[in-house]
Amino acid sequence: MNKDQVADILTEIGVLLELKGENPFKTRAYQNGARALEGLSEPLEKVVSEERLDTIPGLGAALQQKITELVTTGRLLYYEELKASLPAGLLTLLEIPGLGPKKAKVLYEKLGISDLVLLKAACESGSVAELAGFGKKTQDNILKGMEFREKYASRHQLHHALAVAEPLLQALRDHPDVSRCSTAGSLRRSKEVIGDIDFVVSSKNPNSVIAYFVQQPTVLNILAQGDTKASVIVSGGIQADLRVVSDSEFPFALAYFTGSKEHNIVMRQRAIARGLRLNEYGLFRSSEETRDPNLLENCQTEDDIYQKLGLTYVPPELREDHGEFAAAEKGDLPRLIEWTELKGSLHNHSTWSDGRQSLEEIVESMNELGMSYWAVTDHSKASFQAHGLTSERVREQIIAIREINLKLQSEGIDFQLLTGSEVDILGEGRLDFDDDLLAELEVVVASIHSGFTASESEMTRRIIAAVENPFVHMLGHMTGRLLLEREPYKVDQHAVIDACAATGTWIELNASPFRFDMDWRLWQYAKSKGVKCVINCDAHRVEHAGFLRLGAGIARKGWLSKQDVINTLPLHELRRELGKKRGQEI
Ligand code: DGT
Ligand code: CA
Ligand code: CA
Ligand code: ZN
Repeated sequence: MNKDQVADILTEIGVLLELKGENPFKTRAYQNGARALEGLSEPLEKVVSEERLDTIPGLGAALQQKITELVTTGRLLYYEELKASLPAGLLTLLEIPGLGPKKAKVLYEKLGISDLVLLKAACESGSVAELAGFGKKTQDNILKGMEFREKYASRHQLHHALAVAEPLLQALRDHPDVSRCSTAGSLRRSKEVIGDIDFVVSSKNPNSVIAYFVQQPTVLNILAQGDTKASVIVSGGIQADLRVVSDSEFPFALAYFTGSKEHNIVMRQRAIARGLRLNEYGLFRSSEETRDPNLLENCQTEDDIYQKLGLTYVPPELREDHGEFAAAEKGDLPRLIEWTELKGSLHNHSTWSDGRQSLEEIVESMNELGMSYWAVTDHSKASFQAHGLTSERVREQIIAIREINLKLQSEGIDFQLLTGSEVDILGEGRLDFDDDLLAELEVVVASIHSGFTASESEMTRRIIAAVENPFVHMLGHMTGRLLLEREPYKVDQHAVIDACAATGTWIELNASPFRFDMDWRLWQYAKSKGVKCVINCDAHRVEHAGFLRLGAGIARKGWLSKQDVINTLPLHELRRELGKKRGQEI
């Protein structure tokens, strides 16, 4: 366990003790202890193994013993017992703005309120207002805080965040007092879900930029407005933070607020190792924290900062402390894929199953968008709720697609539909269609759509059996997760990747912002095994073609280059690759 994890547990112990009404000195000792650890400049494990905890100011003997137990065993009996002695829901009360441990304790003791459902009911019945020290105003504030949390304090899908962030960024760019501007934070890093949107702007006139920002039409509510920053709630209930800095500070502020926090920590350590200090204001020739402009290293861009720290430029998507430092030191970062390199999508639906548009409408839209090909992989019969096709219907569709393609060719249009199926993986890894039919299809995606509660080993066996089928080109949405909605089913993804490597099967990166599945954290492993990626829209409407851009952002996060992604290939090369697993030479 590292120091941040240990500090979090100490903080939580402090809160739990406060909830139990323990002596305030004891409570504060844990909070101070957490702060002391956060300020530690060397690895906590090292301090513990060398028995030097007693040299850290603010750590009494009891705390030293508990920290040692946490670091060496990864557990702390005292903490577990303390947690077990209180209802599990009680801590969630503290997530309501304006509700601290003292009030939560009263609510629990006087009204037996141990979770948010009970709290809401008690506020609505008026019994919270009657408690000593509460009153109607506090009760109303708690209700408002709960409403806020339900509506706003959640996380957001990437496309929702982009939909509001892009017009705001454009508006900032258009302002005459803005010199440079960018998104920052998780949005710039292309994370799969977004907490809040961040902007960094440089300007000589921050107040005018901030006043203009908070007046944008999508701004619903101003949370804070100062001389250098503002926080607002925009449509969709998403928070957006703006920081305005001077132009010389811009690269440092941009790097800092792009994060990730983990990446920033290593950057700061690299600066210290070179006798420098890095913070949001600059890179300084100093051995202690400073903002002294006389000590500032000259950096015009983020690129300059990386160079001064002995690194090549790290694209924002890779700033997760996921191996980028070792690679950037050696100049070994990959050239990341661009979404414009994608030539089509190999997993899509039409009106034949649960898609919105007909084959003809799909052809028109995708050709218009400049795509070269588009596979039609409607559902198979087991997915009856999605109007899965029988084998007879699949054969009818093959004929329909061939006719459309012939017509396109005769008109000299450089676009083709590919025949295909998203075939269900059934129990024991059997496929919903027999091999004869699969062999007639150009593109076969195999996916799980049922039996999500199976054990990890059963699910893994099922999927591996499916990818071993020579007619299956790729595995669709590896874990079945729906971001912010449904947990992934259990599956040993490394074992599946190994099986794909052994059989020459590709893995989909489902570019729907509800899925982004397989997760970006696993692509480096897949790439190391030589497994190719297919960035698929899983389009159910023609507008979903736009997911390709989002999917490419996630692929970049997974360190993927053009040559790792099958659907960057032109059609004739794609056809050759599609034939390989089936032992066909074209
Ligand atoms: P989000 O908003 O939860 O999706 O994730 P981020 O990464 O956008 O986080 P956010 O908005 O809280 O902060 C933006 C960046 O600012 C973050 O990626 C790194 C930097 N940052 C914020 N707080 C800290 C901090 O306490 N320490 C360090 N090193 N960096 C921080
Ligand atoms: Ca953020
Ligand atoms: Ca933020
Ligand atoms: Zn599917």
